[in-house]
Amino acid sequence: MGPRLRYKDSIEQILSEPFDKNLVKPCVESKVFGIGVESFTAGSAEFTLSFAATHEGCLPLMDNGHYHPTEFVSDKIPALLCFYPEIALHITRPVRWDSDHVVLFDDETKEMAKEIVRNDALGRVYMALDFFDASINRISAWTVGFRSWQKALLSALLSPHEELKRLQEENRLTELMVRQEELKTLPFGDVWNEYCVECGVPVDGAWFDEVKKYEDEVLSKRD
Ligand SMILES: [Mn+2]
Repeated sequence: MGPRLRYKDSIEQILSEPFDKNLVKPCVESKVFGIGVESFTAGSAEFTLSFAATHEGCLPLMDNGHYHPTEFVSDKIPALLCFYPEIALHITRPVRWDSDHVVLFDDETKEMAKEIVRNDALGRVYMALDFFDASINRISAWTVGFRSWQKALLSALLSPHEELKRLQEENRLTELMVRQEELKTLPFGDVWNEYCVECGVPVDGAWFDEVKKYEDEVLSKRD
């Protein structure tokens, strides 16, 4: 308890400094454990959630690489939205106990975006991306990560949430399952490519050559 009380006091001292509450959103981010400090982590989920709940203006921040592999942040998003006006996310890709891998357009990324969109919380969730992987080109990592989250949001925005909600509320669960499975094979890629065209950015399949060219002409000449 001692380290946790010192941690609490430290954050309280930081928050006692004056700052613009509209421009600065203090967050507390929990972690299940850290490499090298597996036996004890002061900022556990219980600690940070309780801190945010009892300190006005302090947001709970969930990093989806900071939970037990059987826990899902997509499931935690609507739980926190019941109590907090605003929450924050560090969107990343966990691999077992490790975090911060490049975000992909995978199931859990899609689920997280879905929970934000279907609960009408786009204006209540701060979405931050952070990831790194030293074994791959950094610009490609950034591009894939950012575009994956954009794809997840677009995919969520294209889902007929009202219709699915009605099926659930009318207990038509078989139909709900059938409908949800059919949604998975709709031509999402065409909508994504059109979105890229409208934004004036390369469609999938067209940007990687530019990155390779930049790597050859600029990055490879750096020490
Ligand atoms: Mn984090």
